[in-house]
Amino acid sequence: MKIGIVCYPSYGGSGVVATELGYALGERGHQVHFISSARPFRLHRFHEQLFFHEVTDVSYPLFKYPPYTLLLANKIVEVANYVGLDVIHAHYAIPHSISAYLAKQMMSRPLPLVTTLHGTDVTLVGAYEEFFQLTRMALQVSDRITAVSSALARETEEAFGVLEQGIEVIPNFIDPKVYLPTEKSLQRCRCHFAPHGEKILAHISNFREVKRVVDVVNIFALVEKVVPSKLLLVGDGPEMNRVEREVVKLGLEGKVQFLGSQESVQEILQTVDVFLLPSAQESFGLVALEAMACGVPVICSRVGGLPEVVQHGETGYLAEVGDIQGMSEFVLKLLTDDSRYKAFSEQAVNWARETFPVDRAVQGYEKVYEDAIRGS
Ligand code: GMT
Repeated sequence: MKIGIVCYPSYGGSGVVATELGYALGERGHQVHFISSARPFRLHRFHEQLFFHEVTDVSYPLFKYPPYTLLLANKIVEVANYVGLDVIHAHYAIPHSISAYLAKQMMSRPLPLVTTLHGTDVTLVGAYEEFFQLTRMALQVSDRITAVSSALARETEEAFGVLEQGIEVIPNFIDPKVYLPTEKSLQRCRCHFAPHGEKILAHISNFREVKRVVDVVNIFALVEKVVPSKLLLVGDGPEMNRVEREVVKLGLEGKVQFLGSQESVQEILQTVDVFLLPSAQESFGLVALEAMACGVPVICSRVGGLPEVVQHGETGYLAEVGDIQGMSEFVLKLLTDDSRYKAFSEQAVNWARETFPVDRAVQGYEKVYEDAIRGS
């Protein structure tokens, strides 16, 4: 098949999922055309079946902002006609599915549209009423809709009503050849960050409010009072100043390391002992899955799709949003009991590999594309 993938290029789970899916489809012989405002940040390895088409900006005095949604629609039509796309796959309803729908209208032949919901496209609607009608239309006009967790599929139907095409759940996935544990004692990084044998906690995100990174710092503050430890904060975003202030307020400057945005997160995850994800909302929590695949148990909040990803008492622990005390106690439960830790770490690897393999997800998407093509 010739598949067009529209996604956000910036740091974030949806772009990662779209890009990794593209590579996996390419490996299975499909031709994949990424259409985005910039090269997706994980699209760095050459693959003969993968192509990138940049949506270029226009600068015209009348436009206060360039009309990206329209430029994207035009680019989709251009690529679809030139390469003969069989299907267009929009990751994120707004604005990608809207642009793809416009493109469909401009085409002189059918171009089936598949929309994958990643979560914030639905929660965004909760925050901004202005997007409600548009998102509902994006869902209604998609030939097939997928969601990355059952929780997200449920939430979507609660917000928009039952959709005629239904919502197929295709959970996010990992490549076990990339996300795998390594022997911690052999790691150079570990000696750098924890020279005196301290334990290492970590959090990776885009530092948006929804991630509750200040909670991460407070959980760490309680843990390090009992077990000598360090905290690695990876990523950047709007909450950065508040987080830095919290670190200073708690006198943790020497124990918290800010690594900024990083691409090769698996190398960091392989270095750490426990991963923290205390988000207020998380449709899936891809980074939690990546951590588990590297043998790192996850302490996270019981929201959205996280209970589908992290097994409470097996591969990590779940607590209520904002329960800093409870989350710190769960971290200590793991860090003060070597045999429990080892069991959780092994269970996390097995669970991640067996439940979220890339092959199963790719086959799921292939079937969705075929159904969409057949039905249009
Ligand atoms: O969480 C973010 O801020 C980024 C966002 C995105 O669009 O990349 O992540 C969403 O999609 C990811 C990939 O499917 C999921 O793993 C994240 O849970 C989801 N984020 C939220 O629901 C808050």
